[in-house]
Amino acid sequence: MTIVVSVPNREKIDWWIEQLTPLLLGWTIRSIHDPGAPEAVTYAVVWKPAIGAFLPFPNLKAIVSLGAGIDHVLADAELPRQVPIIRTVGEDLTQRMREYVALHVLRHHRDMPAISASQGSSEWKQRVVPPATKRTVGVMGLGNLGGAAATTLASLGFETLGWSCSRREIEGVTTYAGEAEFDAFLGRCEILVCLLPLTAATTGILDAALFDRLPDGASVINAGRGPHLIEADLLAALDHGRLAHATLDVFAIEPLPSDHAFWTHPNVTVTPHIASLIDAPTGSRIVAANIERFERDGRVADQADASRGY
Ligand code: NDP
Ligand code: OXD
Repeated sequence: MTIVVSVPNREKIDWWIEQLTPLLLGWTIRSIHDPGAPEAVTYAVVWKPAIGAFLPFPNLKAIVSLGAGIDHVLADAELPRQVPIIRTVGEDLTQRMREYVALHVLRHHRDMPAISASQGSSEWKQRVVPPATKRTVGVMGLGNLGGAAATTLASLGFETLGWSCSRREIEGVTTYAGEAEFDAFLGRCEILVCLLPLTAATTGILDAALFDRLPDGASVINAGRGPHLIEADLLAALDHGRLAHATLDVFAIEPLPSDHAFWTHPNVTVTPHIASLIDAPTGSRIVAANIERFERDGRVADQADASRGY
């Protein structure tokens, strides 16, 4: 019974093996680059695996994504589609995302980018912004992370809206569902937070047409995935004053190339995919518990639905 680990940085593979070994007694845990007998491999624990990475293993029972998103697994055209994919999620990840979203929504709400710019030119410029109760914030995606972020925003007093595929009930949040209610949702979002998974339906969703449906001067926060955003459309909307500011945590190419326009744009805040990085000891415990539960019950609560793409 072998578990293989695959992460882009080979040094980190050894680190994950060291973390997981004491938690999964009786298992052999190896690098995907040195897997031993391929027929013995029953689980693969991965982040951004190489294309075709799973082909050598005929007896895989499950693929464990070292994160909430599974787009990095589904990107493999050679993926054995029948193998279940387990997400690594939990209160730790959710708490970090609550903090990130609260931080950046409050920053836009209180006009901090402009205040920081005034400090840069030693200008004492007081400004009065409405209280949170008069500010409407919308969250796209109401799953583990978006649902928790929306609840946190509502608890800060924001008029909070949420949009998802199917209707969700969240206390203190006005919810919208599906394409039919998308315009009504967008038309009210002064600050828009994207916490969607990356699927065929959501790729490129943050585009000029969407920006045009937001109230004038809205701000956008993308902590979902880079390809949700059409970068040129965002730059045009910012440069024309249609949008006030964008905070971006995820990018089509990561790390964001050093000559990318986002780094120096006065109305863009870049964070390096840190909105909610699970800390590794907690992540290892969740991975180990999920593998043990899957062995025992044949399924776990955090199993993705690959046919939906999340
Ligand atoms: P979940 O799978 O729990 O929730 C996804 C939500 O998105 C659901 O509410 C779902 O609707 C909704 N959704 C999916 N497709 C559509 C669509 N076409 N139209 C409208 N709503 C849609 O995901 P999580 O909350 O756990 O994670 C969301 C994403 O956050 C991850 O996939 C990942 O990309 C990103 N992420 C980013 C991190 C970072 O550090 N920046 C860290 C972790 C995750 P329904 O409820 O109807 O199913
Ligand atoms: C995730 C991420 O999907 O860190 O968990 O982006």
